Amino acid sequence: MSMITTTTFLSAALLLLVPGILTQASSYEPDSIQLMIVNSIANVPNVTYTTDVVFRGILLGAMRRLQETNTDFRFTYTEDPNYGPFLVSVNGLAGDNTEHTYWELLVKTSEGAIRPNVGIGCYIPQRNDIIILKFTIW
Ligand code: B12
Repeated sequence: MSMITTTTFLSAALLLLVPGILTQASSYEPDSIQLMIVNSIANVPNVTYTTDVVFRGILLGAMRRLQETNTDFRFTYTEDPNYGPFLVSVNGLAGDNTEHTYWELLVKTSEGAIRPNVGIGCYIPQRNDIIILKFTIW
């Protein structure tokens, strides 16, 4: 191959690669999700917050970011030796073993509502997910 043909070939290859590189870069943009706080035991209005989750980031990260930027939103969790973070309280209201209350994790995805089989430390939200933290009884 002559020098000019090689250069032309390399330029064409680069042009083909650039859109791919740019698409890849866009996945570093955080995705927006909503967090809805529901109390199924007391007659309290739902509260909805909007927060961001990084590409393939966990729900706990998005909740921490929300807590840092929004003084209205607070949560606490304990660390289970086997399953990781267990959500204990949201906005000052804590689950109680003797009363059999806890914060359930539910998600409205684009494909319907689910009850994830993992907790806040493992669930990876998808763009436009509505995460529901529901105070309820077990
Ligand atoms: C009973 C139970 C519960 C009860 C616990 C109440 C209680 N005080 O007993 C309640 C209803 C609160 C519960 C809730 C949830 N649970 Co649960 N739960 C179980 C179950 C059926 C038995 C646990 C048990 O008693 N073990 C025996 C005792 C002696 O051992 P232990 O270590 O002390 O048990 C404690 C932990 O298991 C802890 N725990 C229970 N569930 C969960 C979930 C998470 C994420 C964490 C960190 C801890 C935790 O609570 C137990 C009592 O303190 C297991 C399944 C199983 N067969 O093991 C699922 C299980 C542990 N739960 C699971 C899940 C996903 C949840 C939820 C996230 C469900 C949801 N979408 O809301 C929520 C937690 C939400 C939150 N607030 O963070 C998963 C965890 C899998 C994972 N890798 O994360 C399991 C394995 C079931 C499954 N789907 O496969 N759960």
